[in-house]
Amino acid sequence: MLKPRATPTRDLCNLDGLWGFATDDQAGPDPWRSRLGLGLEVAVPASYNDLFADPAIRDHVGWVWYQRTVQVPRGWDGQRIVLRVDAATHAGRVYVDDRLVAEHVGGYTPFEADVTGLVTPGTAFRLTIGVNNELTNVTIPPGTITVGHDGRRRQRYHHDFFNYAGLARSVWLYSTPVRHVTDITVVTDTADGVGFVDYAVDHEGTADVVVRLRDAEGDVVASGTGATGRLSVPDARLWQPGAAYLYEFEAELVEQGEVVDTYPLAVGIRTVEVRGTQFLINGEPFYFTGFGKHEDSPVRGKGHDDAYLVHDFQLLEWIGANSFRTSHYPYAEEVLEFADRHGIVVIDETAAVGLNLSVTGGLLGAKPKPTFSPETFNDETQAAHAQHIRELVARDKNHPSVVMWCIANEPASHEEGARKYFEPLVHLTHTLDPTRPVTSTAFLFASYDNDLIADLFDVVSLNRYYGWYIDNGDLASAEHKLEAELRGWAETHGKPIIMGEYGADTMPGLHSLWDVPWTEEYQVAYLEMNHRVFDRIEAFVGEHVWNFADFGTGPGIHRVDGNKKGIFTRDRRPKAAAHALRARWTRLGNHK
Ligand code: GCB
Repeated sequence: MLKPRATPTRDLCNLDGLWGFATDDQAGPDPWRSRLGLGLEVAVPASYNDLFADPAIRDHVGWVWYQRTVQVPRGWDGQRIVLRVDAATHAGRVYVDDRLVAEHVGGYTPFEADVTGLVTPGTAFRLTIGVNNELTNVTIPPGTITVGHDGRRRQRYHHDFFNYAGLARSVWLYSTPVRHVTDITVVTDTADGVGFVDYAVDHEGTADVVVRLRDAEGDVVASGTGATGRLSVPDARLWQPGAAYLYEFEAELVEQGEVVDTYPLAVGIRTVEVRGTQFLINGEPFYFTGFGKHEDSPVRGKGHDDAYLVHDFQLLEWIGANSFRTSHYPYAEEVLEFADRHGIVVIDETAAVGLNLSVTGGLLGAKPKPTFSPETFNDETQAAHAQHIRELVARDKNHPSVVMWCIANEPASHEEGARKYFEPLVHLTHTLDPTRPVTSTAFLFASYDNDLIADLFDVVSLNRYYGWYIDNGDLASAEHKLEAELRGWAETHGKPIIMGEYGADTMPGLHSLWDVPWTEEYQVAYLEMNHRVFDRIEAFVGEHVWNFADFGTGPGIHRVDGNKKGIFTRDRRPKAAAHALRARWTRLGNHK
């Protein structure tokens, strides 16, 4: 699915700003049929939860309604007109005046409605978007809704980050010609200094396809005709981690000598390969340094914000990180475009976090239910997961920054049913994109001797908290156990291993001479211990600290005003560990 862009043949209206807002109980039946009367206004893009001083909105479970008036530009006669929602978390319904025009399930991938004929250029229409935040056993991510003694519905989920919801990304109205480019796929390769761009341009109508590749100076370096083909670029400049170089691929539809549509796509020429225990980018062994992140900031929740985007990437550069994982859901496309332009490497993760019932129960002493069963995560969950993977790959397949898909975070990969659930999904991902490795992060209880799915993946990703959830405050024991486990993985699988998460909650300003958890010194010592071990394991290809910044969570006895494992605070101030990581990562660069 192509990102909407203004081009010589396409116009684009951004619909962000202040919209009318109501929860479903405030709005009454069929809220799309008339103006939302409450007078509440909401910001788009932003999660709605923290904007209001009202717990009933923050903790609302179900539908909320967004509404605004949209003026259709009068010059759009004869054009195709499309409404596009970059994300409605976790499900959306779009109404143009009284009419339902789109429905979508899945909170982090875009969807569109062709509204040509339903709206009239030069006039306005009422746009209402319903957004639902419910998570069940058949949604990705999953969750459970409980009903309290007072009849109040509560949303439970199996991940710690807060269930922020709403329109956290942009909404657009755009035009395309009737005969238009519908999709572009590029795959790049190199040999002897020549870069290759294999392309496929899908389109509506019978026009001829003309393509051009321009270098960063705007000079055409290759061109071709036909809906599919290969462009060759002699002396190609590669897209490299830390040294991005982008070409612009332009697809044009031409009919009787007239250009009917044109769409530009940034292309980075690079290769990715797993060979033995190495992860190669452009044939060179690459060592990942960086973080698991979140889209999270005060007030906005998961709302995309260009200021945080710029600042976060500045901090990545300052600290010497070369990569991050989009834990635990696909991020806004603007983030990937920024990574493309700035040479930051991305592991692109689905929203499949929490497919794991063996961690629940806990203090309540409840016997965990089996994770994979008809009553828990079942064929319908798997179908939703597959659809989510399709949408993710369709959206992100052309980004040079994306070097690997991570199709789940910490599933119960040691439980019966895990293989039956995951094998078709790994196969699907490889089929949709044969060019990128696929991984999934393994959780604590799934080790090299009982994990049932690690062999399906190209890279072993581990989330390990020795020294935090295990041997808290005893780094010597933690070091011993961590090393034993990593050696076990290396010997059993013979694949590259990356530490997908390791981290220690830390209150900024708390200090101690001793190994006292929650202090800034302990976070530094914890990371140093991990790094000593990583450096002793040959198959190690990377380290992603959990987390880039402190982030908002639901309530929990492990959480003090959120998850505090950030190397930066929620407002992005460095803890002591930031300086220690900076010293290590600037020394390491992209290689071990
Ligand atoms: C994990 C999860 C991550 C949590 C983290 C923690 O294993 O993948 O989402 O935030 O642990 O801090 O407990």
